[in-house]
Amino acid sequence: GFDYPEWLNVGVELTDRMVERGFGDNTALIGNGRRRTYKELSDWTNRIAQALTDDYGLKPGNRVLIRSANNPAMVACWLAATKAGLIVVNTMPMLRAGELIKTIEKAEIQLCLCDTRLMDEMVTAAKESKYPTLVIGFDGTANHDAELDRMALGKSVRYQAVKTGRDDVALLGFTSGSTGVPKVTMHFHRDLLIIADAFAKEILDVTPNDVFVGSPPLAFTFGLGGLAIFPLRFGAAATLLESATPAKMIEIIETYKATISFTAPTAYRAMMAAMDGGADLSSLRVAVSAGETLPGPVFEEWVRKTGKPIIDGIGATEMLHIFISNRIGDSKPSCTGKPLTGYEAIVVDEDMNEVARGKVGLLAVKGPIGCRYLADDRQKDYVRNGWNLTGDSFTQDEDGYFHFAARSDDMIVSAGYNIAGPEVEAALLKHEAVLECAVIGVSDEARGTIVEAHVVLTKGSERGELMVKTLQDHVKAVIAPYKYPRSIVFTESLPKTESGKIQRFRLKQNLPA
Ligand code: 3SK
Repeated sequence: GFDYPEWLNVGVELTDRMVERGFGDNTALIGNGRRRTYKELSDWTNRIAQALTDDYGLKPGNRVLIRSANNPAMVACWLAATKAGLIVVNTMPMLRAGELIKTIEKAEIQLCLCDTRLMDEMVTAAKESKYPTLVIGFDGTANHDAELDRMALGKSVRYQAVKTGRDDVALLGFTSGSTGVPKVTMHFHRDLLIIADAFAKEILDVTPNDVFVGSPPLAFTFGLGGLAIFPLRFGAAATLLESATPAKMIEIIETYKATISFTAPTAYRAMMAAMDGGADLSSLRVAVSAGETLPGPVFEEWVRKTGKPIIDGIGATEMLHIFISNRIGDSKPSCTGKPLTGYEAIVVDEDMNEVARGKVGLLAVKGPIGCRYLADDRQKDYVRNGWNLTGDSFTQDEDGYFHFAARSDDMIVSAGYNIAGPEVEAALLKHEAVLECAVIGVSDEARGTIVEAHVVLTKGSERGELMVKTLQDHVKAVIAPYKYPRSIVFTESLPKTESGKIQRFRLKQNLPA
C-alpha cells in the first residue's frame, strides 16, 4: 500500500525533507544556465511561500494559477504555493487570454503568478475575467528583478509550512475533454507522492544519480511528474528546458549525462532524425514514452538506433500519471504493458461487462488514484462502479498485456497534446470566411495524428493556399497555437444526420456524405 502520515505536504516532502535526509548538496534543478541544490530549492521556496502569505494575504485552500514555460522558477513557485497550503493550477505559456479567463473562472483563482515574459495575455485575462484575481510577475530566468522575486528576497529562509492533510487538494489539473468544455481534476497531496512511489520507483527505480530531461510542459501532469516530482522525490536532478527541441534534448543528454527522458512518440521520432549526424546517448538508462500510443515502428527504430530501452505507458490527467506501463527488460512494440502494482485494469463493454481476451473494449482502471472532477456532471461517465473509464479502447492479450486500439471519443491527440475538435471549430467559425466546419484527427507520418479541418466557405470567399494560411493564422491568434489545423480541406457541404448533427466519423473514414 501507499501509506503516508495523516499530515502531509508534498512541497515539504520534495524540498525540506530531502535536505533533512542528506540530499542538501545534491543538484535538484538545472535550467536557464544555473544549477540549484536541494538546500537552495528549500530556501528559495520558503521565501516565496512567505511572500505569498505575508505580502499577498493568501490563505490555505486559496487557488493560484502559474503561467510559465518549464524552468526552475516555475517549479519553485509551484512548490512554494504548495508549502503554503495553496491549490495550484499550472498553465502552459501558449494559452491565450480567452483560455486563461475560462481557467480563472472555473478554478476561482485568487492570484496568478506569471513569468514577466508572458504578462500580456495574463493581464488581459485577469481584467476581463468575472472572477477578481491579481497578477504578480516573477522572473522565469530567476534574476530577482520581478515583483515576486523582490518580495521573496527579503524573507527568511525559515518557514513553517502549512500542515496540510494527506487528502487535502493540492493540484487542479485541466483537461479539455472531447467537447472542449474544460474539466478539472482534483488531486490530493498524497496523490502527488503516489505517482513517484508507484511509477518512478517501480518502473524506473530512480536513484540520486539520475538526471531527467524531457519536453512535456509542467502544466501537464505528465510533465509535472516526469520533470519535477519523480526526480525530487529521490534526490535526483531535473533539467528544465523552456523550449525542448529534439536537438536541444540530445544536447542536454550529452552535456548533463541525462539518464531518463520523458517525451511523446513524435518527439522520439524527431530526436532520431536529429541524431543522424551522430549523438552520444550512452548515459541514457531509459526513454519513457506517453501522451499518445507509441507506434511499433518507432519503438523498433529507437531500440535499433540507440540500443536503449524505450517504455510505453498510458496515463491520464484524471489518473494524474501513468497507470499501465511496460517495464525495463519487459517492453514490447505495440504494447502498453501491464498495470502498475496497486492498479487493476480490465477491458469492458458499454454495460461494464468484461470482454473476452483479445476483444476490443473500453479500458477500465482502478487504483490508489482515481478521477475526481471539480463540480462536474461528467464524473458519473468517467467513474462507473468504481472503475475509471479513460476514454480509450484497448485489448488485453492472453498473457495479461494491454494493447491500445483507439481513443473512444473525438479527442484529437497530436504530438502529445490533447486537442478538442469542437474548440478548433469554434475558433474557425469566428472567421468571416467560414460558413461551416468540422474538425477531425487524421494520421500523419511525422506527428502520428494531426488536426484537419473540413471547411465550407461563405459565398465570395476564395479557396486556395492564401485562405489556408489566413485560417491557420486566425486559429493561432484565437486559441493556443498548437491547436491550429495543419490540414484544411475545402468542401461544398458537410455530412450531417437528419437532425443536422455533423457526422465527423464519415469524414474520418472518408465515407460519402
Ligand atoms: O494524458 C496523458 O496522456 C498522460 C500520460 C502520462 C502521464 C500523464 C498524462 C496526463
